[in-house]
Amino acid sequence: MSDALSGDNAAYLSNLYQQYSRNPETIDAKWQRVFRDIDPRSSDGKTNESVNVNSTNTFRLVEAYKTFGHLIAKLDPLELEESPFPKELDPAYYGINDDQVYVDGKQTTISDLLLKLKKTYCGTIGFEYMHIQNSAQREWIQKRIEDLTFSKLDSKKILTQLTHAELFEKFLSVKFPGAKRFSLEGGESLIPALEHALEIYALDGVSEVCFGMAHRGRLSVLVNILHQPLRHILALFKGQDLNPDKFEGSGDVKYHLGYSCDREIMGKTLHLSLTPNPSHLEAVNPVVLGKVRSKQDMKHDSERKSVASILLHGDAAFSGQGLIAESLGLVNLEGYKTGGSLHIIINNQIGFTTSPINAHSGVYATDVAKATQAPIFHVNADYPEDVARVSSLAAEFVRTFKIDAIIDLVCYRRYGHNEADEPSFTQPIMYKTISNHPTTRSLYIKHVENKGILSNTEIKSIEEHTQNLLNKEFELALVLDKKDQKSDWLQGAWGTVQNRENDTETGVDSEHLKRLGLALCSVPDGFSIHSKLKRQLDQRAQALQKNEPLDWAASEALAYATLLSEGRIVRLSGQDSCRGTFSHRHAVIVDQQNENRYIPLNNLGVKQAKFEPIDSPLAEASVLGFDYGYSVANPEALVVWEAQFGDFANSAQVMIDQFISSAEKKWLRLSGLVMLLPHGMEGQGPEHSSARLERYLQLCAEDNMQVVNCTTPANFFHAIRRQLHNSWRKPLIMMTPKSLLRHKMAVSALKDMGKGTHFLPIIGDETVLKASRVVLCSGKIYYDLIEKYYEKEINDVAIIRLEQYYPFPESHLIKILKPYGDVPLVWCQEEPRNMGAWNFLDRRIESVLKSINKKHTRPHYVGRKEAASPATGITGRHEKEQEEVIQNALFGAIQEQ
Ligand SMILES: Cc1ncc(C[n+]2csc(CCOP(=O)(O)OP(=O)(O)O)c2C)c(N)n1
Repeated sequence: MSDALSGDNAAYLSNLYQQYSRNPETIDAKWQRVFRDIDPRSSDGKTNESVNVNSTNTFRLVEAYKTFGHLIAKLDPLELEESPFPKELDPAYYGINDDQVYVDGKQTTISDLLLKLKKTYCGTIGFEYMHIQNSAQREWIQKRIEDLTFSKLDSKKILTQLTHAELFEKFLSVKFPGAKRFSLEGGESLIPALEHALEIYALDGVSEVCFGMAHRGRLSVLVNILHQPLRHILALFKGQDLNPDKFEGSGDVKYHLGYSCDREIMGKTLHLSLTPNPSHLEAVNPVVLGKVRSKQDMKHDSERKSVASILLHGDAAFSGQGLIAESLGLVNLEGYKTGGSLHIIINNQIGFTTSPINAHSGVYATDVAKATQAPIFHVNADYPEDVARVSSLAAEFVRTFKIDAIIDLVCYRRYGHNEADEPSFTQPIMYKTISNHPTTRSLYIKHVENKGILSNTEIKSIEEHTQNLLNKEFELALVLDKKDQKSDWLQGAWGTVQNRENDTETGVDSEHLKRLGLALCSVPDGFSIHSKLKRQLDQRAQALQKNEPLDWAASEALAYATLLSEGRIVRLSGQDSCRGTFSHRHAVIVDQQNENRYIPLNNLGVKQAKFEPIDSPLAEASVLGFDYGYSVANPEALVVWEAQFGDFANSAQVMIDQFISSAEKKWLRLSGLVMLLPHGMEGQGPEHSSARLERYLQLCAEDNMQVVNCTTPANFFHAIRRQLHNSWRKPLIMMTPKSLLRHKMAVSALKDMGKGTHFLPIIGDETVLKASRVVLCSGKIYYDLIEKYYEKEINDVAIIRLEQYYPFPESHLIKILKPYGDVPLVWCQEEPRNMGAWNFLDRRIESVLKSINKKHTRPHYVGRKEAASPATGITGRHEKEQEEVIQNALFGAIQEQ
């Protein structure tokens, strides 16, 4: 452990003080104030040297208590381990021998001073805030710490909250013994903590609070904080399915489900919602943040005041999951700010069977939060009043400074990881202590009785009232009918989606397109644009004016521009997405003289919604999770997350598996998120080639999402617009081009985006109607095939492009293949055989061929052979492999597979 006031720091301080003693005016005003407070100058204005040294040392002692006091605070309700006493907290360490010391200019005894310091910094709250570099924040906290013990609390309210928490768990344990509920027992103080934070939020004008949390205590939070009727939970314990019939969700376990409600708090109505989450601990955090941001944007709340978040964590998960560091890191970023979150760690000092010593390397499970300068308040959960005080303080900090604050609620887990688990196999001493440890509520009852705050009759009445409520709910659960359930599915903002007509025609009037396109080609007068970019924009303007074909970047910009002009927000977030990894997009143009930024898509010259292009931090999981969350809150926003290269999306695999592909079926939650995944074998090596198409295809079922690989800019334009014009919302997984961005043939005429046009799931070959073979392919390889086709002047091979893999366009394929008679069909892909679309497509194609009674019912595979690594990094080998694939597809022998 380092001592901030020893070594170099101490020498510096001592010199500074000597200088101050000689002439106070020569040092920084801030330090003058500090020294003035501890400087007992004699009445003649001269400094007494021995008093002087004494004061410097006293100053160091006081600072040490602020910095290290938490290390000896009484934080553990079980009192299992004695913390070593830091030498910095011992007056002898500073050579303080006198009993008389000076603090704030006043004389006191060292024993009185120590008493005060210990009471303030080493009680049942431990404050970690001296790492914060912003002095205003530090001073704010300092002042609050000094006032903390004086804050008035409503003991009856706290006891009622604890009683609700404790009796709820006991009730479940009696009614459903041994059933998994991941009880809050040992951490019941969470409920008063949340109530007190909500009061602060309500007083500060928050109208909506989004919660994210894992399994522990979730049922209690649902019932006691979100006021979900207990009868729902009881019905789930009995195995009843409460999902509305017509949506046929797959369902999820009860401690993953979400809920929302309106609650009156401090005379204000607050909408509270708990986001459903998967078992994957902490994965929900960025999703909640994205939801908050989206809701703020819908309310045009750029100050980020109206919607807030409270995130609850387990201690092992908070310290272990890297996603925590990623998500905390978003707090100050312009594109991801939400006005700060309150985090509460339910620190039961164990993770399943793992003790903290094996769970993290630092002193506390919360150490990771220091990196974002968040204050950390450790509090002993057996002192519910202190918990309430700290919670109010932390919530106020969040609201004041719009950054995160962390509460480390040090508690214990009364039973095993779940209620059927035996904890004394692994932590016998801890669990022996726990078995003899009174509940937080009974300790608090003792406290309020002894102090004469509440009478025994009042206490009994709280208990009886709570018990009656629980019994009544149990009876109601017996007659609960699924038909009475009102699902929150497609409520609120989603109501508009439900009743909308499907509008698959995504074409736009050519004149309107041209106007928007031209608006994108100019910059304001006096703006110093890079000459290369100027040339590109001029060329695009010329193409628009002369009705010449447009490239990928132009049609992407037009897709966004049209949606913006329809009043839809477009949010584009990803690594280097503003310029575009491949330098094609230039969604933000930078002035060459002063680096001012100009965003053409926000200057369309028509009434429009906001375009928000964001260069994301170099993180995938948190950012994809955030953008997914954003999309879930607003069905009318186009939310696009772009991977730098498609390969990197697997750093965010949990978001794809647990949310994007499955949330609709598990939790009845829709999303229209677009994932742009640069994909294609272009000799750039194993990690810049494959977006792992096969992974997405394997996840496809029950119409859960769309997987697309367009070969034309126009089709890309339609696929993007379709996201908001369809009557439903489904994630769109889009393989996107790299070299095709500049390919002379990968262009589209404006008329292909014009009125009456739409997305084409398959593009047939109109030039070859009589063929000796049909080659079916997708994406970039089409252009490789077509180049060879022209080079060799082939005229008997039809090349058909599959633009959408899923939903598989079966009827379109049937229609296109039928006229070709009994010729063999080749599936050509550039990916290795165990990757790409082959394993997804072969049976589907076979079924199509059978359905139209073709002679050859099995497609013939052409592509790279099975491989462990998706692509070679050796250019020569890549070129040879690619050439072989093309040759085989067009000329190779065909065998039934
Ligand atoms: C990403 C992930 N890894 C592993 C698990 C399995 N698991 C479920 S709960 C748990 C322990 C969590 O400990 P902690 O975060 O301290 O919460 P507690 O259960 O103690 O409240 C583990 C390892 C999981 N759910 N998610």
